[in-house]
Amino acid sequence: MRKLTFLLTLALWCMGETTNAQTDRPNIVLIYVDDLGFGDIGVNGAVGVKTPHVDKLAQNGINFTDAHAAAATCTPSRYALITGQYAFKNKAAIINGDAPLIIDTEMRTLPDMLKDAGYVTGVVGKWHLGLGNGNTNWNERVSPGPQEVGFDYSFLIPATGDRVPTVYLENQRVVGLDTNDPITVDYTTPLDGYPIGTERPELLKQHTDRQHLGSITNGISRIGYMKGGESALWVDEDIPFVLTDKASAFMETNKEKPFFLFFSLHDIHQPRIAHINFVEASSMGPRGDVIAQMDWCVGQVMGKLEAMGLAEDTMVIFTSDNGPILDDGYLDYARELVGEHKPAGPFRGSKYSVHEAGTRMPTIVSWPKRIQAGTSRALLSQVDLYASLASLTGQRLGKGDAPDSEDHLLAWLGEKPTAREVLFQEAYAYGLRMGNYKYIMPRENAEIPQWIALKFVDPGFSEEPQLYDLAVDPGETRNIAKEFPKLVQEMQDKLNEILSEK
Ligand code: NG6
Ligand code: CA
Repeated sequence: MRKLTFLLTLALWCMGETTNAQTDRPNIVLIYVDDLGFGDIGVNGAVGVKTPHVDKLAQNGINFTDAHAAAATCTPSRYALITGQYAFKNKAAIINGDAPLIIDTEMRTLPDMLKDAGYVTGVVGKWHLGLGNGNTNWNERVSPGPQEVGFDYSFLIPATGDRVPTVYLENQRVVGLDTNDPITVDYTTPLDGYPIGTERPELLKQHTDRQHLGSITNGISRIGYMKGGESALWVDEDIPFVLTDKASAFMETNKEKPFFLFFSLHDIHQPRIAHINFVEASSMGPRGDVIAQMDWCVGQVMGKLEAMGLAEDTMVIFTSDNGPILDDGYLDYARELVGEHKPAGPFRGSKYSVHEAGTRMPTIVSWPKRIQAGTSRALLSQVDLYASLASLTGQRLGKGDAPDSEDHLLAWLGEKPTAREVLFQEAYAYGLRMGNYKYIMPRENAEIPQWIALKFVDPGFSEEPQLYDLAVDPGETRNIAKEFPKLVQEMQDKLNEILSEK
């Protein structure tokens, strides 16, 4: 009998499946918030806004204090999360709304892998990984897109809230499009479509910097120009409701199967235009209000899981794509109103920065059936979710799959206190963590470009090597590189090794 079980297991394993004894297939909901900082949630010390739903998730799960996005901006972080490959290897950088898909459709992605494990996969919300192959016709099915990289279902904001086209795509078709009013998008030449921010500032709900003075839709000027598609335009204030409804519908439709939902919120990215239900929900103006709005979305997802009887056996991963930023182009007084609230918690830097706040994310994992509540200081990267979830669901990684992803399943489940020995950090400079040591590679030109300076960002640039001991100096205030030349060399060598891989 034992022999038979062994042979059966072996056969299933060869087919890419394993028995329940070794693996598990909880539903997986990845709630991915945009630009949320470590300190922006109640359990991590937020004072300007309350986040009861996120806090409850943390009380029932594990709150990680040293878990990182793969990069300090959106597209690179998401690329690494979905492919298990560092973004620099594909030169992934922030892209515009008309950019082609940046994921090679031949790659075995995270959703591909979960599909192999028997999951139904869906993405709802911000995409920002490109669509089409460069000359996108928005008036027909846009391809390649999420489906070609492993998502059975998609409902998308194509790029960011501040980039055209400002329409949703469901399964890669613009929702509510009138074919008599076709959409054209251009990022260089103004189109004779919607009014333009530079010409009609009196139409704006929020004033902006020069980069965001393209087409005005719903009273908000964006990056890029757009014409047509009026019946399909989104209403910014309604985005959280629309996305939450779509996320719930996906879970409802697939409640009988294991599902993977990548719920990628627009909040709290700019333009931060809260729905009236959340206006003044915080003491920090729009940025705090959309944190409250984001928290409501989390509550809705959790409520839906409860209502379907799936809360116990669903793994919910809550995190963010890059660090916080107060002023990213729209004048919503986030800097003036922040008060005592510390968006990055005790850490230095922000979005766009190689300092810790650029990538150290609020991160919570909950799965009541398996996980004991607690906190964890394990050093983790989102690039590791791929290999870790493969391990959970019994999927083997083939040669070339998720090359930079490490299996730290036990750490994600709170069953092991340590994870990565080395963590690579991508921003506009490169960083490396080894234990509590943090190294920042010198740049030949450490001058801060104007677009970064305008955002009051501290990007971590220096012509000198920087080394910090986060155990005693979490805020990276004292550069000790000169005192530890050997360690500096070791960490630089390690970085060289990573950066030389292609
Ligand atoms: C930048 C935009 C910024 C924001 C960011 C993307 C300028 C000067 N800045 O290019 O406003 O949209 O892209 O943010 O245009 S992210 O979270 O998606 O990476
Ligand atoms: Ca972001």
